[in-house]
Amino acid sequence: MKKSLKKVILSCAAVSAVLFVMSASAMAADITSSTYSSSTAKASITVSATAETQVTLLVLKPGSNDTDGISASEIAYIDQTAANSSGVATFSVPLGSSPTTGTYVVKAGDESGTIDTDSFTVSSSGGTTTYTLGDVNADGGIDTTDAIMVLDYYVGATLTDTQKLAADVNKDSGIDTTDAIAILDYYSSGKAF
Ligand SMILES: [Ca+2]
Ligand SMILES: [Ca+2]
Repeated sequence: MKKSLKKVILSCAAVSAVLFVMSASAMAADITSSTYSSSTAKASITVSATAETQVTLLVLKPGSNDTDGISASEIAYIDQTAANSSGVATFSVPLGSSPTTGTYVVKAGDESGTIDTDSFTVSSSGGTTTYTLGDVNADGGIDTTDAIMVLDYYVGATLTDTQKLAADVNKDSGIDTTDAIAILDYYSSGKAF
């Protein structure tokens, strides 16, 4: 009887030890991805944090100096959301159709109290980009070359932001085989996008 009681105490201690390790390893907020897309005029920011805790995001305007504290006029965007059960919090940050160009500093913190810093760059204000839907390589024609560029992108090649705008012919914010097929349909039968 005494022995089994000791066992119970031990297992409680084991559980506490595991819980302690878990809380000690509870992740500080870590910005895993921070990118700006001119086609959506939004920055996508992914933060890895403790599951189901609140994550606060702060985006500072280009040229802000955060070493002397952050003033309200330096804040481009502020938001808070809960990390999901996998510890991932995603933010979609709208910057308007003609955002200020430059480097935006991103800060994210969770309930652990630590803050991670990252950044993204807006190199051109999206509103001024000119392109022709389907003419991915901007050579004035819409043909198989453009469809192949879309397919190449789909399997991992890169496109510039302007090329991406031209490539998403069905305007569903994704660039995939559907767009390539639409370009081929246009090329072979003149079928409009
Ligand atoms: Ca072309
Ligand atoms: Ca598309």
